[in-house]
Amino acid sequence: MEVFLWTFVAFSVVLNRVTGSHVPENSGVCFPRGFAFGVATASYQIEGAWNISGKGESIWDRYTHAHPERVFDHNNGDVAADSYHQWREDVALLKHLGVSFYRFSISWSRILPSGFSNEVNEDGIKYYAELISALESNNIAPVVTMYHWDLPQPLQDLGGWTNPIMADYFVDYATVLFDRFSSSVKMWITFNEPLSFCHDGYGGDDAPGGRSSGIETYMCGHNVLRAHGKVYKLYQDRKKQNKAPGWIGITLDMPWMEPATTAREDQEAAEIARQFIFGWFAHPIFSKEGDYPEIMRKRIDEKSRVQNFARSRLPHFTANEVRSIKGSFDFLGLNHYTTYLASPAESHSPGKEPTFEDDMGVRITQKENWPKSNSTWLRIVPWGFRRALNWIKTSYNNPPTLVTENGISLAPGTHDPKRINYIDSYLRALHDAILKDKCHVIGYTYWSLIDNFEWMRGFSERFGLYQVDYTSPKRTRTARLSASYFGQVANTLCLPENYVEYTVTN
Ligand code: PNW
Repeated sequence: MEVFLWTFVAFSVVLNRVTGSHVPENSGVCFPRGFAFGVATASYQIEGAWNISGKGESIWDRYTHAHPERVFDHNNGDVAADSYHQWREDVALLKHLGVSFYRFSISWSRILPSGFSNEVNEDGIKYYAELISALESNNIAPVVTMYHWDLPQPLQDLGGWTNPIMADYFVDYATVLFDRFSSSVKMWITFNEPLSFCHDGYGGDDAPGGRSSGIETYMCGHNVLRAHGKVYKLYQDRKKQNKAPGWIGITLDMPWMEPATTAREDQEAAEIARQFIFGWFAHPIFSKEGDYPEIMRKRIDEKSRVQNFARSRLPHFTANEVRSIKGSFDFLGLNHYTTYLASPAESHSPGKEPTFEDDMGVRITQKENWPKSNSTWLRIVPWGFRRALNWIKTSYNNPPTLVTENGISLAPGTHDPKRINYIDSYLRALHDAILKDKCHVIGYTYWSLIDNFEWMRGFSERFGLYQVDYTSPKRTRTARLSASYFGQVANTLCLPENYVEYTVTN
């Protein structure tokens, strides 16, 4: 079990906890000592209290109020799982599970109601400070996402992430968070899935509802990368003054892209999709060279020229920016749920509207016989997880990786063997990736602790280990079967016998 011993020791120090001290040797599928299990949530999806105790309006408040018809069940996060009031119950669930960390996000508008740091909402500070201290007294490490999609509306009114000055306002927000919380929080994640909020927020269906794929999407990504680099530097400067002895990283989403067939053009298409979907953010931060992936630069530059733009729709970094973004990580946060098949898209006429999809030029599908979840995009393909981890290892020199999300949505109900099957099969794939392939993974996070507001799908898709009753005043939480399974894994670091094996072939 000597894989990456040093990182496990360092990670244990950061988490202030060594896991698995009682793991027996040779007892089947067990994770290395020091490997950590946790669960995740995000502010807008669970907190509710959207306008209570000084919180300002976020883009998700504005968007769901203005466009209930765009949300599948016409709901919103005004109350959600009411974790603003029920957080003590959430901490009790975490304790009951026996996880070593809890990944949650801070709502920017709850801390800085206008988005700017001139006015700090002390009630908001108090909410998170109490949560963090309750976690500490239960020996659960907080892993904090600074931005999980809920931008303060006043900043959106200035253009949101398409405005370059956002990088500076994000630094101001981060400064407040580090000042107030970095004595307790040792694991920080700047952004959750920039691909999702830049692509879906500025060129898809998510808040703020931008409909400018292929233009604003890239402006957003550009400014998010600049913001991330600046906040990484801020944290390093504080480390030097010994004010912040922790780790900071970014969470990126990587579904595995498998070539639809063994044909060369499908293999090429799969690699192009990996670069557009993951490399867009990973290459500037985690590669030796820095900057955007070459293939992305080439394709978008060419398309832009053919479409008669005077310059590429993909902005350029200055040499200084490339330098400051490159290497800006202590770890990679990885969200992984599913796998897709890639083949070349049929070519489009040159005059076509610019979009991210057209730039990428890849047709993305799934196999009908891959088992389904309750989300149209999510099928159960555990071997894709192992391949994704190996691709990351090879492409970016095996960075320390914390799996910050993995999970499945199922129909309501607490009897959820299919969720156990999903987690178990993905954990077996992860175990192979760590022990056989030597992928540098230090921990695993299940999404989610509790059912929550699943963005444009409202409450219709449930990912929780605990079911939430949205009709009860306290949003009562009830353990699912999978909670006892996951608790057992978190406590023993070993997978129980007799769960269905995953298959390694497609
Ligand atoms: C994540 N995909 O988003 C988000 O971080 C969570 O807030 C969300 O609740 C969770 O996944 C479940 O959807 C994703 O298409 C969005 O592969 C899309 C994908 C993956 C994750």
